[in-house]
Amino acid sequence: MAYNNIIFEITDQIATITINRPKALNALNTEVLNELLHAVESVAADEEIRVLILTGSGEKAFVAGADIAELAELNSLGAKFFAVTGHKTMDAIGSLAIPVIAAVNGFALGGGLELALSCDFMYASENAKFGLPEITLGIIPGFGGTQRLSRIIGKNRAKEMIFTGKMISAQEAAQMGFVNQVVPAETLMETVRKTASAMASKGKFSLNQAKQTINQGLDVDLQTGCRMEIDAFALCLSSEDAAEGTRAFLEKRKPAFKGKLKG
Ligand code: CO8
Repeated sequence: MAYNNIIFEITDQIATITINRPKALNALNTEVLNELLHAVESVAADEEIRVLILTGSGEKAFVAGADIAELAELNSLGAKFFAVTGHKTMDAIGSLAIPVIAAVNGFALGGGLELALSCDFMYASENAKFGLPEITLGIIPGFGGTQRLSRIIGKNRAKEMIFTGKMISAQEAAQMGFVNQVVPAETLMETVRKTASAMASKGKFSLNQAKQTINQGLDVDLQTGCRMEIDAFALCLSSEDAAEGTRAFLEKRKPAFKGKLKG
């Protein structure tokens, strides 16, 4: 598929998808969402890729939301279809087997924040701004914001952000716990890539099991989550990567993890 609205690159087993509609501050219309879903599915199908980075082009915006011009034309069924398309894309990102980092380089508003929330974690530039301003348009978040944000920062803080539609700074977002690190804009990608490389050097299977156990464990009670951890731990320990990791430690060398997810 030829992409008109995203840039898809792979370097050193790290894929980067850049939303590239700077004239509309990278707003998500149906075409962008479909291209994004296609690229994410390509990442899922490629065993060589170990980490995905999502970012926005230009210096101003990560993604300034769903495309308001497209939203304004939708009837009720069209709105449902658009919301389903967005959820499908966010779910595909959230359920990727590998770690996904959002490099938030500017405005992450509405659907843009929802996109970043579907990633495993976010790093942000100092100039980044976050918000779910849908209420100011007479609507509500429709790409998972009511659910994902409240699960991360708690329902009362999420309600305040959603009910007021206010924008907050990257520092405030970090204090609330949904941004992991805030760095100067010019060092954002370098910092994100450093973390991505650190993860890419780890075992793909153990990373995947850690991600799945954390994500699925949050949806169940503690005892069930701990039983899931026991099973995942046992699976990891019997993997090719665990044999390499433990052997490398005993031989006082760096491990070379080559294990695959699909055997
Ligand atoms: N959609 C479409 N175009 C946009 C969007 C957007 N979300 N955001 C910015 N643009 C366009 C502007 O219209 C403008 O275009 P033009 O130059 O042709 O007039 C261009 O980008 C630059 O924007 P501004 O001139 O407004 O730039 P400023 O620096 O003055 O302001 C802001 C930057 C504060 C980010 C401002 O652009 C803004 O408030 N944008 C809208 C933010 C917003 O409300 N986002 C939420 C959208 S709703 C949503 O995301 C719902 C998700 C769930 C959907 C569920 C489906 C049913």
